[in-house]
Amino acid sequence: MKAYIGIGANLGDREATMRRAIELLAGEDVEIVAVSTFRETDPVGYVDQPRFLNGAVELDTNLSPQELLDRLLAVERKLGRSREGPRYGPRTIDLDLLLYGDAVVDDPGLRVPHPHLAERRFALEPLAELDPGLAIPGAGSVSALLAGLE
Ligand code: PH2
Ligand code: MG
Ligand code: MG
Repeated sequence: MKAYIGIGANLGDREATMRRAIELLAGEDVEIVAVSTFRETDPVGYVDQPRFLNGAVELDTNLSPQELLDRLLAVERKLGRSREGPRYGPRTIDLDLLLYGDAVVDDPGLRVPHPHLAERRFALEPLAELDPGLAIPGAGSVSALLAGLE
């Protein structure tokens, strides 16, 4: 299945950590198909923190959405991600499951498409770079959503 991951960091050597996360993600049952460029973004949600570096990764995977999420969380932990601190606050690495084919999942602990994807420029722009026509189930194409954000 084709899946898209949002990747971000705003502490430490952001780019090195993000590259390492992508290396760790690749392996049995996960093939990295494409990686967007990484861009500087202003923090959203909790504004008093350093700027982020954000990107997106296209995967081809045999894992289920839950297994893929577990893999993302394992890579975050391996790279020293702390769950202390404020919600939406600073982090060394953040890996978010944005899209899993055209699946819609609404379980406790697992929501796909990512519940904030359609309103977040920092997530939509790198996706648009990989595929502007990409459809977000229930919300339209990535490029149409970007055009609608002020
Ligand atoms: N992630 C958040 C909260 N705010 N802002 C930017 N610019 N980039 C992010 O990746 C980000 C954020 C929660 O995960
Ligand atoms: Mg996030
Ligand atoms: Mg996250």
